[in-house]
Amino acid sequence: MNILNKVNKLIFASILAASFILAAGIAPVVADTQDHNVITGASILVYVGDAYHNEPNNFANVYNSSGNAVTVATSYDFASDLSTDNFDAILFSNLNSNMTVANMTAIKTWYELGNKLMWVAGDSDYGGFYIAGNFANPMLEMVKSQLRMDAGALADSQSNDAASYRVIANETGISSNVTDYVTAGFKLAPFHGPTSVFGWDYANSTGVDLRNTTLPNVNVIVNSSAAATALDQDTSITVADFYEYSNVTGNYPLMASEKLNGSYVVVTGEVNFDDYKFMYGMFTEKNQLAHQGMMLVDNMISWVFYKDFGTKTMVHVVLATQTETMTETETETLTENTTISTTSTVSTTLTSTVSTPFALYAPLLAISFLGIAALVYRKRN
Ligand SMILES: [Ca+2]
Ligand SMILES: [Ca+2]
Repeated sequence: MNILNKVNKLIFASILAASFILAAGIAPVVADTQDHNVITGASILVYVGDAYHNEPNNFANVYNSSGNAVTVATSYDFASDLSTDNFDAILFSNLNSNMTVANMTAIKTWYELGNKLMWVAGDSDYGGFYIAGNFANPMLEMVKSQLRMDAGALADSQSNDAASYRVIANETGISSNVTDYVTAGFKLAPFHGPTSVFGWDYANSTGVDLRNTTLPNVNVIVNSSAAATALDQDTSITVADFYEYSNVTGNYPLMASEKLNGSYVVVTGEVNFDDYKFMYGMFTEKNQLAHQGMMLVDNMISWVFYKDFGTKTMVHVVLATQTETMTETETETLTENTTISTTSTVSTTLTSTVSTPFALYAPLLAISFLGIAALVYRKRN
């Protein structure tokens, strides 16, 4: 075989390899299809304020395209504008700042109009970046909710997405009409570095273990696995560090609802309506596990406005399976580069043919790794 034939054969091989790389890049991941029931005709405010999770883009897209009006706001004057903006639902991300009494009073007035949904989402106490006592628990107390955000964190050595703090909920709460409706078809959902939800007994000024105790009109929707543990990472030891010091293990509530004064409160230990770590998505970040994170959120909202209040209609949304790109492309490109580099005679020509994709990806990968490293260093949750 002369050198020209060898070059031609290897160039042909490299074209085949390049084609395979492209095919791998757009190959859909085979997974469960997930149809969702999404309400229509609602006006929804997602208030992200100073929250770390401030990209509810997928949620906004799903609800806007289903005939709802979603407003995502980093600032909003509740005291001045809430009484006339007529929102059906307000979803609070993991806000970490105190809110003025005037704003909280306006929210309470709005909530008590009835047929409203107030969703308060939290986060773990990791690094002190989220403090349940700043906004979440004062707001819940303002409307006299029996739900409270735990001031600690959960980890799970068994049910997780490649690390214990990447908790995957896989159990449902005590059976009830609302829990059974919301969790129909539920298997698992990621709550990335979450905290838990506990109950509050106003008469005795004490926390209530919602894993096995019922409170009027309170329902736990999903729990962590039996292997989860509760951690007080900032050792704050406040009244809201409930499960960390209750000497019980596993099955901690991650999502609970309460019907109160003709409206609903929902409390979640993470912002599962946000894009962050694909919590409002269909596949986990690390192990690409198919999950029902979107379904939990959509079913909860459907329960409130369609099944219970009967104030909104519902549309059936068929979700296409997602596609995976970076992981497979990266792997195949690196493999081909390694192979080609061992063919010394023609390496210059061939490397230029097949390494172009990697040349493009390399800076992106480097930036991604640096970004991830920075994030991990700065804030794991
Ligand atoms: Ca704590
Ligand atoms: Ca978190």
